Amino acid sequence: MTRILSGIKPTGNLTLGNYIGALKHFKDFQDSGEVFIFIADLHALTLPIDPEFLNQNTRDLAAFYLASGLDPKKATIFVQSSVPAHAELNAIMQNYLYMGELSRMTQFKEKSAKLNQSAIGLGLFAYPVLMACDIVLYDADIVPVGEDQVQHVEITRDLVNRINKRYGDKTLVLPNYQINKVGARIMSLSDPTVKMSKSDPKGDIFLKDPMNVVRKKIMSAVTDMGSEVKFDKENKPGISNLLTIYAAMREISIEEAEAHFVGYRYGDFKREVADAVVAELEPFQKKYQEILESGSYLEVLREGAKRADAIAKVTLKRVQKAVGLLDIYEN
Ligand code: ATP
Ligand code: LTN
Repeated sequence: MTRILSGIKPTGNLTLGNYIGALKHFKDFQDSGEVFIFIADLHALTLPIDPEFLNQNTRDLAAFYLASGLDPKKATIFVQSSVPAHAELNAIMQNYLYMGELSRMTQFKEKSAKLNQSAIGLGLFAYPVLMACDIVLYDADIVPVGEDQVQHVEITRDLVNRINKRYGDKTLVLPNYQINKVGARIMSLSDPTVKMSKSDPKGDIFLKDPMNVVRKKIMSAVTDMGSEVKFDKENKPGISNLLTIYAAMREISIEEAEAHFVGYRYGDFKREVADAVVAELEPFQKKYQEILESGSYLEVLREGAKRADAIAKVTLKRVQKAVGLLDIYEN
């Protein structure tokens, strides 16, 4: 059966970008494949973060996963740090990705540029090593992510090829990324040339925003010159972003969304985009709140950790053996 794996960092309030680019689609895989969805809390430590904030974000993310329709009977939902094999495999794999290739990662360049240059953590630099471990531990075939994470899956593929060439082609499974046709990169509503991002919020819609705030943010989103509602990323980045959001909410193509808005003025167009977002987010938010208040997510995470641990251990053992580490409990 196909294995699907993805994760989100609990670094802040989830945005509509996270929802459209990743979260919303995780459940689509749970009837046809074996799904592993985790909370990348160790990755959240790669930039300074307040402990209480991280703790609360982790709970929130668990509740958001469940509210998105992931069924814990079908999908394994867990916290990265609750499965020790991630850190253990990381200690091995850090020797097989090279400093040159890590320093070329766009995410590293962007995030490190914002830091005090004498305080860039090793974990931020080595981020892709741990991410590769997350993926290979579960023999994942498919990794659904937003566009910004493609480079990290590609470096994982380089690592897998390197390891398999050296230790035998059955050591690790080669993963593929999957990005959505619509909404792989949702842009900021106040500056449609930059990505909507939870750790650097600017023109973001948050999944926890009250609905009147969501409406207000969409109504005051930056638009472009002209008056036609047309998808043209270069000349109409604001309108194109809103069209993308609409198409993602209605689960239609960009062309269909464009056809729907022929002859619309910007104001009426925005109102319908806001309606579509509210129609989806409102029930989603209610579910999230119920789950969070009930505390039921904790049991899900405990069960998930058990299942994930059992699988991850097997891969870890296979790699330890392949590279020559002695298992003192075997003959
Ligand atoms: P941070 O700001 O902390 O880097 P982020 O908002 O970029 O966080 P991640 O935790 O890195 O979010 O990403 C979670 C998932 O959401 C990933 O699959 C990522 O590709 C996707 N994603 C993030 N931002 C967007 C966006 N603006 N549009 C579409 N997908 C996105
Ligand atoms: N880097 C990802 C989070 C992440 C991830 C993963 C995604 C960590 N490990 C493994 C997919 C597979 C991000 O920033 N969204």
